[in-house]
Amino acid sequence: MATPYDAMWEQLNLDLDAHAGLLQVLGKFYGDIYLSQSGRLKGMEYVDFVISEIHGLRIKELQEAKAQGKKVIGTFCIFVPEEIVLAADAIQVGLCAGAEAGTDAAEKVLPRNTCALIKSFVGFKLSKLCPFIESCDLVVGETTCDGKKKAYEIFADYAPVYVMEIPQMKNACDRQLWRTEVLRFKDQIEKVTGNEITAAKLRQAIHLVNDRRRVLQRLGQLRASDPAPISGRDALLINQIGFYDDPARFTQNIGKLCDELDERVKTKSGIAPEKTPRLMLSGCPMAIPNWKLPYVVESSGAVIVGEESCVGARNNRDLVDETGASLDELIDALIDRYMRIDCACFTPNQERLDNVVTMAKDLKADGVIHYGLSFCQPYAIEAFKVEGALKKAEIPMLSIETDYGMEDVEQLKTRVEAFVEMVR
Ligand code: BJ8
Repeated sequence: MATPYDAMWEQLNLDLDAHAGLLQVLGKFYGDIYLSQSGRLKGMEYVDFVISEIHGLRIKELQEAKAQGKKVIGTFCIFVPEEIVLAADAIQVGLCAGAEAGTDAAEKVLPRNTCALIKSFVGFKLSKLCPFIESCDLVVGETTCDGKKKAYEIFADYAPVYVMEIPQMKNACDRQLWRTEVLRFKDQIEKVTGNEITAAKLRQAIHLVNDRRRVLQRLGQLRASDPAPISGRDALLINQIGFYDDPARFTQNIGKLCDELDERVKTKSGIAPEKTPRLMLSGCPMAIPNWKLPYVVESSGAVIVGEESCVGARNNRDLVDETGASLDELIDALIDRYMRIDCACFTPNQERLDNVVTMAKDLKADGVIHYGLSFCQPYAIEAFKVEGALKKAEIPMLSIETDYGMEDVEQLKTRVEAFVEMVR
């Protein structure tokens, strides 16, 4: 069926038939997993609208901004400092794809035993399925895990790629390396945009991104109440679209949604009865439209109360100090904040173990599901340590490894149901 965006998608060189097929599948998936929920918040209408227009209106906005000279920067990791991009009057969009479409194309250039997230972003590019990637003036990769690091070398044959080096430890010399990298990134962004980053511009950008983090922190805290006022699926979706939508618009709308949640908390009304088993997810990021595990968990008699993940608390936990007077001071504040990220690519990574336990306690979680994407070594190996830390706190954990395929849904359901019964 023709849409008002066909000409735009054609101009972006998308494979129109494959793209139409993808949108159709996603629409059905979204209806089954999201629109079928009862007791949803009125504020989710904004989220549903963003999703319905994610390849339409949002891309049109990006194209209009580009026509006025703005640049679009795509990223795959929460290590890339968005504040630098915004301070140069550019737009940043998250590209981490969470869909299986494109896997066949990806497997022509990547080993099959590569994590689904990597195969997804490479596959989306090779199959011409993603209007975000096609809108980017620069795609920023990073040296986190080996899979991503090496995949960017292949990706660079198809798109303009810039790679940031991310330290793997947190000693003084690592901070120095990160400082050099942030400054190198600033130079690159200034070159691509033609705009100079000043202290005033950077302060403004820090404030904008901090505001988005603050509203997501507020959402996270509201989920500590029992009965849970919002489903884990909806909360994950909010975190996911935070990577795509305009930051100010997102913050304003999610602020209103949190007001609604405040009311629910006051009146003790929730999306599931009080004492429903409360589970927290921890581990690999769930990029849009990866909703498989949350759906399985919430159709197994439990409610998800938090995500210890980059599409969740890891992205929002820490703010950047806004008080720096000079550009140098503000950049130092950025460096400090980003060095606190507790990705499993770091060694050792005691901070993450502490954060998982604190978060599970704060959210009154009855158990934690550790989520690893198949072939993701950093998170799979760290799961052992996470389990040990949770055990000491007497919080049970279930470790799950899966990908984006639907073949294992029944098997996952059996394991999750048994875990829910155990924590009940
Ligand atoms: S800061 S978690 S966004 S690197 S799942 S591609 S690690 S093999 S995504 Fe991540 Fe940045 Fe860390 Fe967060 Fe590799 Fe694992 Fe795949 Fe992963």
